[in-house]
Amino acid sequence: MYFQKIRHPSNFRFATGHAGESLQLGDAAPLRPCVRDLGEDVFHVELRDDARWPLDPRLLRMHDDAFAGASTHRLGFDADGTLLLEDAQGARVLAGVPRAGVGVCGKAWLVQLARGEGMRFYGQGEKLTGLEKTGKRTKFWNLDVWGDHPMPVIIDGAADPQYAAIPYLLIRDGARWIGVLVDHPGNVFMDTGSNWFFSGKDDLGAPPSLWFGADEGVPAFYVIAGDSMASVTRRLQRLVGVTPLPPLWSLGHHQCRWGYGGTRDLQWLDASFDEHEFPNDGLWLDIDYMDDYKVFTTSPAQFGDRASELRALADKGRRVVPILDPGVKVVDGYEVAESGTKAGIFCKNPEGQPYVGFVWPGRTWFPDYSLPEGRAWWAGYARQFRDWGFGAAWIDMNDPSTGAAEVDDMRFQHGKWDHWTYHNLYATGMAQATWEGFKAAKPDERPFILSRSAATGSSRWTALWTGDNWSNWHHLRLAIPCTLNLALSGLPFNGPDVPGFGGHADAELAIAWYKAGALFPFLRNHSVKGSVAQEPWQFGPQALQVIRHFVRLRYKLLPYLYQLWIAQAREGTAVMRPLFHDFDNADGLELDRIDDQFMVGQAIMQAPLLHQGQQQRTVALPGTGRWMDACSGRFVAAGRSIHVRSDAASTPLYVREGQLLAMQPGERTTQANDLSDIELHAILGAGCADEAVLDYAFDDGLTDGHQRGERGVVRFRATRAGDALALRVEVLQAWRPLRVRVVGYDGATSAVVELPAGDVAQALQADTWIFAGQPLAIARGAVVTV
Ligand code: MIG
Repeated sequence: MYFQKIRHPSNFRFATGHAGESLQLGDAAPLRPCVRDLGEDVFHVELRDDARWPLDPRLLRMHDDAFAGASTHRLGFDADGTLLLEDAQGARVLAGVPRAGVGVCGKAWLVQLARGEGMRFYGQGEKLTGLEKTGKRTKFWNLDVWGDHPMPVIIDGAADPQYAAIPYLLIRDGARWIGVLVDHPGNVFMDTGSNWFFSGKDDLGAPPSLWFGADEGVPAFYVIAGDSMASVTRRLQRLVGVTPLPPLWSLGHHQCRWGYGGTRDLQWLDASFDEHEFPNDGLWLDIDYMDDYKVFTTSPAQFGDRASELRALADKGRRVVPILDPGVKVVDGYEVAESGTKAGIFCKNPEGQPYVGFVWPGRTWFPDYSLPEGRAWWAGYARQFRDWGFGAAWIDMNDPSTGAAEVDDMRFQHGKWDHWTYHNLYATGMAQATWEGFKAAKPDERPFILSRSAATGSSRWTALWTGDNWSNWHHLRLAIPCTLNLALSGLPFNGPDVPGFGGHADAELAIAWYKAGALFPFLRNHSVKGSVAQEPWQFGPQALQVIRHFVRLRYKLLPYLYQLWIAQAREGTAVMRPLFHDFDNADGLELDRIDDQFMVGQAIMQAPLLHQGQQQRTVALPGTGRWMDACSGRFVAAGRSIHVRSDAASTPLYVREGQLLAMQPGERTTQANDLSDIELHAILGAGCADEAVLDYAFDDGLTDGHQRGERGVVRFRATRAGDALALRVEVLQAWRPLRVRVVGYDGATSAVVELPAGDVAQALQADTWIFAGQPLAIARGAVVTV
């Protein structure tokens, strides 16, 4: 497959009219469109022609029934056979290119839309092509990037496609936002105006258009209309499936390296993190822990008494996370290969034999996760891994990577289905099977899976790391828009290898990467075998100090971050997001062009330094209120850009005024986390008239108990009255006691805490209110002044 070229409308036969129930295609068989209004301005479109596309094996069902409210828009086809989306007033929101709106080319199809002057594009999942996707031509086909792209492009360019395919386009047209999601597991292509090639002009004088389509399969896609990036993103997320609430430990710091093999490495890491008082939850094992790279084995050379060694680490709050590759070594006497053969769950080639690829173990067979029995078979082994004491799973090579063997010969469903019918879903099936195995082992625990490949809907089962990046500044800069667009595309739980996988990081890059990445949704240090040692203490004591400071800050902020994941699980709100997710693109700040600043939730904004030697930069401060500079504690007016300097130890990090942030108390030196013991930071500067409100939810951070009411929810409302803070507290859901210390800023020297009568004193541990460092006892129903 060529990656630089996509199908072009010039070679398509287009519908010329829409009459009755069909789209006319000249002397070819007509298409039967089926449009469903799913509610809340979410629409599903399918175009059927049973002769052209006899098979419709779309396996992963979207949540079409998630939308209750009535739609205000209307989606259909115009008399000239083009797609048409109108708003409540009948104004055209999306319109097709006349006489070239819906086309077929053999088994391929495409939809072409008029590209309005002001249209801008975002989304597209895992791409390294910047925040904005205007003027881009791209494919969606999961790939082992290092196996399929040339190294110079990988290191200094923007290799495309990547490991995860999410064929979603977010369109902004003035105040309107439209999402288009192609529902297809094979190759999808999109063009948002790249076609300047020969003429230097836009497509040889044709009207500006954009198109999307697929090489095979029944044309099927969703359209979501809305009035903000946030609302369209939430509905997309509900459609594809939200990210279930992650276990708290997965939000911590993780240490990985290709080369860690077993107990010796794990114990060294454990002791080193202790010694440096550096909090770290996950210790990750790469392929060397296996016996001869055989999946679901451990090497006897790497472990002594495996169970007790893993238990000792678990008791210290460390989770050991082994890598799992799908390829099963083809070798006699290997139980996993034999049982898979017996169960008949390996993929077949066109000749009906087990498909063979070449991965680390050599010749390998590939489990067919499209088969329910294939997933159950895999889940059985995954369950055993959890029982052995492994804490989570890292699933790799699931693009799938097949080495020298062409992947197209891998067929599914006992050889009945072509490769494309499941290609982009292969990793999702593996993630689901692994998740189910871990769930079966510990039914009340929230499993955590990290995958290299993904597709639309993967976030139901797995987080994503963005694959093999490089330890250079270019990749640091690429990581931000990539993670942002993944969040806009329904995969918010993701992050890059920090401070880069390939090549050699130095202290300056490591520090910069940790500063920029400290609050990314997922934070894992990982590096390739043979690169310089990359653990946080390998760059000298000064670098360690800075890196540790920002990782400790992440741990301190875990209660805040956890609230964001609760919002994701409840309503699909993105966690890390672009500035114009939260703020209007007003004030001449051109927020939609900013890809080197981002929001972490509604309250925190980062504007990291991303160039070697850089000490200053311009920071856009969106909105109308004020921001607090987190390093200096100073409040600065919003609605403008400012120039800031930053030294080696600090980073431009801002907190929005009018917010209450829950944090863990003090400096975090270990990974012992407790959501029921918080500092409440009231970001209310002198003279602020806002009321800050926080519904703080806390649970055990690990089990599904929160679904059974084992969760406390406390509403805090704070206002500023001169030098005092007035804080009102209400228990919305009682669970365990919550310990709270209040922290004020900008000359706030006292607080009035008002607790209503009732069970509040029980729900809030009465003797733990602290203001400005002074403990404060509060009695039931009391109004207290400090
Ligand atoms: O062919 O397991 O992306 O994170 O360290 C390379 C070894 C296989 C690719 C993964 C990378 C991992 C590596 N793997």
